[in-house]
Amino acid sequence: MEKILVIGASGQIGSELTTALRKVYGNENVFATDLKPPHKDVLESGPFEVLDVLDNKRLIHFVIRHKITQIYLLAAVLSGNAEKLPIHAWNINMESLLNILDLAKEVRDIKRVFWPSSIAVFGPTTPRELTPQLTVMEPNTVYGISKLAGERWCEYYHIKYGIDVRSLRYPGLISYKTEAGGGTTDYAVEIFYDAIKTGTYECFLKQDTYLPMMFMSDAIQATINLMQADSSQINIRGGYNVGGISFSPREIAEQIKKHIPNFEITYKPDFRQKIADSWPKSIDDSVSYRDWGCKTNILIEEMTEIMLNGVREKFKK
Ligand code: VAH
Repeated sequence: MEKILVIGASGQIGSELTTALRKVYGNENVFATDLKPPHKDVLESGPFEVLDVLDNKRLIHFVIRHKITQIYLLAAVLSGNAEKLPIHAWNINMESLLNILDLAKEVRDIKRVFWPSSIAVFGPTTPRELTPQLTVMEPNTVYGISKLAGERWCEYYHIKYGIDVRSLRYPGLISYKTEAGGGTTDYAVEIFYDAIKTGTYECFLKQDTYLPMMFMSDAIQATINLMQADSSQINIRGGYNVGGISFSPREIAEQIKKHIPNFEITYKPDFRQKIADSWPKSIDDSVSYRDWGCKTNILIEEMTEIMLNGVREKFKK
């Protein structure tokens, strides 16, 4: 019987990954933890506890008490916020990962570990169109540096200690259940909230800033496919490229206008423009498709409809 620990279960990915994992493994077998209160769907569907991933003692007691067999570590400081507090972000992003990798080394009941990397591992010298799995990676953001280092640590613990740790280079993730959390791609979440709340949005990126994105349900399915694949299928122990869809603020605004004709967008680029300009415009995820069957189902039109309906429902508009 799998016993799964989700760390960071109150965040954008964690909120939806927890409920998806509970559908697969059973509500009582997926333990949601975070420092922040959970989304109601997480709270109402199974166990939740406050847990600090940096509190080693509590972590090991939790893992042994619940006979945890898989850990999904989702706690991280995202790109925009990381630039404001570089050393704090580095410490959180790296110490949390190393705690979990060490735990998996010591507690052999832990069979698999998931850790989210990001397209932020790529930098301004990386080819930006259809960025390949293996290429030049010189990230110049705190978040990207921590994700690149994290990928190397994951591979190190796999080779040296046989830890079955797996990772995806998530693009920008789009969902409506939780509000945006300080990322550079989060304009693509904020825009839907503001379109419903005020009918206008001031975008912090230029109108033609293309970034790789993915609707949350595709990201969750890719994560579950990766983690359920046989170990022999996993040839990449850093992070697998996952591509999704690429669009610009102007394009997403045009999609929204098909539903809200009077919607207006203005552009006021801030420090996150430089981050976005250092990232790929689109991703080649053919290696993921070859190894474990990564697929993108939700395209920009359907995503727009789901997001507008989801935010409306949330604000009952
Ligand atoms: C961020 N949403 O913007 C995250 C993501 C690819 C970017 O990792 O920081």
